[in-house]
Amino acid sequence: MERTFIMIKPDGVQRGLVGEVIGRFETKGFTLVGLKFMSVSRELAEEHYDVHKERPFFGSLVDFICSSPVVAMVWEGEGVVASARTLIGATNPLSADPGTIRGDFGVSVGRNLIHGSDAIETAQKEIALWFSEKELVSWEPTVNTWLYE
Ligand code: IDP
Ligand code: MG
Repeated sequence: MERTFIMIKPDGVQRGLVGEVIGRFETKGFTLVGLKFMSVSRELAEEHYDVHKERPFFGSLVDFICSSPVVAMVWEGEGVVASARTLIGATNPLSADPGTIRGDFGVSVGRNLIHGSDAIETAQKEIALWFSEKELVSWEPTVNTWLYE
């Protein structure tokens, strides 16, 4: 089963959208396998956004991620990596479709509420960066017989 890394960024936490965001993944039918509420060190934020280190917004992005707590999660399900990106919506909330998390709740690219891994390989790297093996819970929700054929 595929897994992806999802993070509710500081703006999502401050705006009281933790329950709303988790609810979208739950009601979609994905399985929560890891969850922690945490402050992010500069080192972890810089490593997480390493691909963007040459971009002009890198410094302010790292400052932002470290500015207030986040909710780090791992979600599991068939096709969850791509599907989570669809649920999240486009990077710029102004152009994200209504019905997506960014489309429904955001107005600015630097405050776009949530992170989701962009590919299966990235997801594996990000999960390993944010979670230890023992923080992840492998379980089979009984409802899966009603979600999967
Ligand atoms: P993604 O989060 O949709 O995968 P990326 O292009 O990987 O988008 O960018 C990572 C994060 O960097 C974005 O979610 C956003 O917080 C921030 N970011 C991206 N582009 C800009 C920008 O032009 N200005 C400010 N922040 C940006
Ligand atoms: Mg990205």
